[in-house]
Amino acid sequence: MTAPQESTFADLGKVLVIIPTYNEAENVERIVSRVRVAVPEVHVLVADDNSPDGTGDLADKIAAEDGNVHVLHRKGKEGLGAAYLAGFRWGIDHGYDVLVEMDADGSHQPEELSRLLTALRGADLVLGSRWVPGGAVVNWPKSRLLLSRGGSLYSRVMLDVPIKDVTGGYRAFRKETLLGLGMEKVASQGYCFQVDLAWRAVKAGYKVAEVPITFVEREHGASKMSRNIVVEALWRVTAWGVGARVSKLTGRNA
Ligand SMILES: Nc1nc2c(ncn2[C@@H]2O[C@H](COP(=O)(O)OP(=O)(O)OP(=O)(O)O)[C@@H](O)[C@H]2O)c(=O)[nH]1
Ligand SMILES: [Mg+2]
Repeated sequence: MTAPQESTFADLGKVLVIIPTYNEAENVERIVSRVRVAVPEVHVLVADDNSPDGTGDLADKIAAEDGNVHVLHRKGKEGLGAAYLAGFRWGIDHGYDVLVEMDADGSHQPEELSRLLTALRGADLVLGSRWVPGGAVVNWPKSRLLLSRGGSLYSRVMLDVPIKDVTGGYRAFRKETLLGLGMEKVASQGYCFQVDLAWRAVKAGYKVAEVPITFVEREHGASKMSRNIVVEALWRVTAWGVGARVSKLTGRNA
């Protein structure tokens, strides 16, 4: 038996890493164990949408052996945003102070989590960012790079948010930030969900910090990215941006 490691982030309170999963049987064990090794004091919540490939059962097995791992079983595929909102709610109800978003496929490296948590000491929300100096993307085709950079730039200009990587999904929130930005009212999904949360945090006056991350394209399992997710993001961001400009002109708050 190794001696229990001292808590490094005790000053931040209890930290929960939420990992949404849909058909991630090839990835779930590896990602959870990487998180537990990288920052042993954190807890993990796997939010599974009843994956047909048995990801939820695998997560249950991990949880049975590790008291820091929990599983939220949801009835069916309802999208990334809905899974995160349910995970945030579960975490807040169970007394966690910091809620972290992390993909299951290894794109968000657990070994960089301590960097996000360290930055949260001086911020209300920390975004892992591919598009600040020091940030990087490994193994992405040109088309994905263009889509991601273009999407971030478009959102940044349309919504007037001073954030370089608005669509990224490796993030650490203080509980108060999630409650204060009105997470109950968030209806968007996919990339748009991430843009929505970041925009709300900025509008609510929270301090948002970006730290560089190296994003690694998934090696195992299938992507859930779809044309619908991109189209949804495009029309919602455009509608929000136009709405905000109209409100400014007419003197009403958006
Ligand atoms: N619970 C739940 N998780 C989901 C759902 N859709 C996607 N996810 C998870 O959300 C994370 C991000 O999805 P990805 O498929 O990796 O999306 P992406 O990173 O844009 O696409 P790739 O670059 O191809 O990996 C992964 O952990 C997925 O398993 C869903 O409907 N429900
Ligand atoms: Mg992915």
